[in-house]
Amino acid sequence: MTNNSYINNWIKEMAELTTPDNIVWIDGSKEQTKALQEQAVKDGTLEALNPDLLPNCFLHRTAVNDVARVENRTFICTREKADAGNINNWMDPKECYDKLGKLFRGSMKGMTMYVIPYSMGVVGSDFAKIGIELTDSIYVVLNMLIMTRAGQQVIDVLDSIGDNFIKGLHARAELDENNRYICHFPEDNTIWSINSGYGGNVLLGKKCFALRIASYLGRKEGWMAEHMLILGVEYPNGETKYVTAAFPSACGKTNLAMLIPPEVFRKKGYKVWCVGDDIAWLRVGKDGRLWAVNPENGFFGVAPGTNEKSNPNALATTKRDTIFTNVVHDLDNNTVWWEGLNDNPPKNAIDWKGNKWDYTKYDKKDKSTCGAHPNSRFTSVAKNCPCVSPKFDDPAGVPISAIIFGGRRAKTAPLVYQSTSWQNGTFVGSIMASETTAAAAGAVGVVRRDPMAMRPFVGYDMGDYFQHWLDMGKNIPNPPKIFHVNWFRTDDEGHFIWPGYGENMRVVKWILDRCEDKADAELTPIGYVPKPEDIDVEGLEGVSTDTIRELLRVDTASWLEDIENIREFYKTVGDRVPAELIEELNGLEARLKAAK
Ligand code: OXD
Ligand code: MN
Repeated sequence: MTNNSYINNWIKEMAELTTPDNIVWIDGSKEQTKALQEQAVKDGTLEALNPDLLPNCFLHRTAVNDVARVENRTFICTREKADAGNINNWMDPKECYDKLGKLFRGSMKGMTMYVIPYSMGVVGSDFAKIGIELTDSIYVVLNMLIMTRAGQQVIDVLDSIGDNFIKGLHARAELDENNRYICHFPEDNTIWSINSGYGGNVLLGKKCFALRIASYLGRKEGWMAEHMLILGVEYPNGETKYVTAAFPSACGKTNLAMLIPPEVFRKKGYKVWCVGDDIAWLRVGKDGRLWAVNPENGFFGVAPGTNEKSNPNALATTKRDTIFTNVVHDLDNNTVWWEGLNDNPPKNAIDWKGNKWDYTKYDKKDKSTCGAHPNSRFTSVAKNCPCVSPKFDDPAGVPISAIIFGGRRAKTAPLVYQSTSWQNGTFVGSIMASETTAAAAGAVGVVRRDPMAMRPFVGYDMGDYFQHWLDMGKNIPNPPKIFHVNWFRTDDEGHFIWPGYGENMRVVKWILDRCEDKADAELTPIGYVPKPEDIDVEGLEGVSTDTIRELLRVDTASWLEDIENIREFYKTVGDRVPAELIEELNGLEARLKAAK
């Protein structure tokens, strides 16, 4: 399939290790894809769904022990332990190749090894990078064909890339959770994943390549790989401005990326366009601004909670060409269902484990009664999204006006604030945090620090990553402004005060106005906070000016409590936390104390 001897030798070596019966190259053609879908249906990997209601859609169930990313089994294998840092798990590369080599040995016997050539980013764009994933799983092949630009268009360029590609090897093996490993060798451009069949662990283009390996490459080559959505706001005059946003998992990135503006905005001619919902690659453009692309080609979204109110665009995207994983199978009409889709659970249904599901026993508070797994997913084609940006395939990407960080904080963070500089904004990103909710197991209200939402995804030392942010700031002549949002402030009874969803447009609008010096703000100890009248509340019912004032209040006491927690967190990151960030922390503490 290619004359690139580097690629051919590597495939040969991996085939000698895993001993498949045959090797099939994925060309992405309609015929091959259809044949693979049919084979997957025949062998039970997929169930074909109702072709009238959900054309070209399929249902897959993973093993019950294999339903999520496994951070404790994810390793960064650098020669020096210190280069992987304190936050990552580390294994010596040689030891890891030996250990996993034993698990991979003969693991594809009797099976087919699929060779998936894929590109993260539009083939030929300055941003794009090529990977090849070798896998024994048709499910992986069919998902990669949605999530990446894969097949012939990439095969066509392989001859000219030498060894400049990311080598990915995946085998399901026994799906043994005690021998499940997701290992990254950033110094060798290599990823090895074994004993899992779940998306985030096995679609190697996504978290493994586009975040962990790419963040490492970005530091080396002077760009950034971030866990960020990208959206464009089109103004009534036809101009579009773009922002990126990083929120920890389960804080509504996909919802914000596909936001539908409130009616008053729509009537005036505002539109929102989705460029990406999970990953952004960012480079300094010739014009001195920061430009972004979404390296992916599809969405691997969480199904539960997706509905007509929370995200109608995502729901519409899932209506064709979608692979659903671990959702409820509605047998009456051969469709799918999940908690939070609507109030009509199917009466004749199979749950995510493959058992008959009795909807009358479903209790919202008890996850074990759910029909769909809480982390069940849809893999959908980005181009099928009604609000996909016309710039989605633009090889140059889009220029970024603002970077938004966010978290889930009941009290501490106001609805929105703006940092005072790139350095201060980097600090704001580095202290990002979310509080655990009753929805997850464990204590409620515990703060988990998740810098730039990258805690599980930085492919090197976190302190070095903060330094890379500071260094990038010095190299962007016209950098985006950096903001922080919190949609999750609660009142004393624990109810959310801000309506969220489409209304978040009002906050994004203030952010973009600030970028052009068109909106006012007040300087507080934490940064610039809007005055209540600066947030456009036209047509927003049930939210008084007093409520907005409360949403924007800087709670000095809870910020001061946070300072100690941040100091402790920085200690866990280790001795590579840049001095500039410690200065920022000391400065914040001093300003808060002065304001008390
Ligand atoms: C994801 C995640 O799947 O962040 O996108 O976990
Ligand atoms: Mn994510």
